[in-house]
Amino acid sequence: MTTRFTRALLRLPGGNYAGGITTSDEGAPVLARALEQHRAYAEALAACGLSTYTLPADPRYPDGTFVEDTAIVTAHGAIITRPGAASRAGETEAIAAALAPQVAELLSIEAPGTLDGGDVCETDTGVLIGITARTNDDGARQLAARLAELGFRATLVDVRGVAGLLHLKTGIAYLGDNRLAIAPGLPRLPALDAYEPVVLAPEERYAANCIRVNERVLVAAGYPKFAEALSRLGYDPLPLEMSEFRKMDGGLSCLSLRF
Ligand code: CIR
Repeated sequence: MTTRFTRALLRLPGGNYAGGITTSDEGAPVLARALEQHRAYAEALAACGLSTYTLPADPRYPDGTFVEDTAIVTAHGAIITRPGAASRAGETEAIAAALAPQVAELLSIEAPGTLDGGDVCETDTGVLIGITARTNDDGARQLAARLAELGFRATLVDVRGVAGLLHLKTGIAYLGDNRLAIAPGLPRLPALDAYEPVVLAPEERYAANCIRVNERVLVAAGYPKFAEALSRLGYDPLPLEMSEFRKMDGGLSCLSLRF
């Protein structure tokens, strides 16, 4: 059965949000709009039945709103990551403090391992860990070992060199029912063979980063073919405007830790 979430941790984008890392050529994000989209996102999680807790922005970390990269939270405990971008290293401190009272166990990734939560995709049968420019082999192996301690089976998926893929979950999302949303153009990855693929249209690639949250699937607004495909499969898509996060290479999964 797909994990039922009751809580979510978020962090507001701050005054220097536009100073974060990005490869996008869509222009600088507008903070007021980002805050509005963030509010709608938190409301959507609440509408899915989650209690949300939102941390204030920290001016030291322009990418801090992308909390997903700082921790892996499972039903049996959490693992604090060691983010692959140097400018994001300190983001984990506030997240560890916020999670500590809420989880049974708090483990961590140690040097020389690096790991971003965006590379970690939990399914009903195990956890897929992407190796990317942000998550190195050591970080992925450490996470697999920590997850084994918590009772989960992990599979490493090397996606280094796949064009346009910042994180594994830039290109895939677990929908439940053994199905994966998959961005078009991903090479054949044997680790994904066990899942039924829902492949997006080339022009809707960004929407592959969606999140199943209890009865709904949160999807980026403006990608109608994917939303229709989800509805046809019996899902209940909830579209959210994401323009200001897309400009900073962020997607729906990045904006919260759900547990
Ligand atoms: C970064 O490059 O680290 C941020 N600008 C975007 C992080 C997106 N996170 C995610 O996909 N999990």
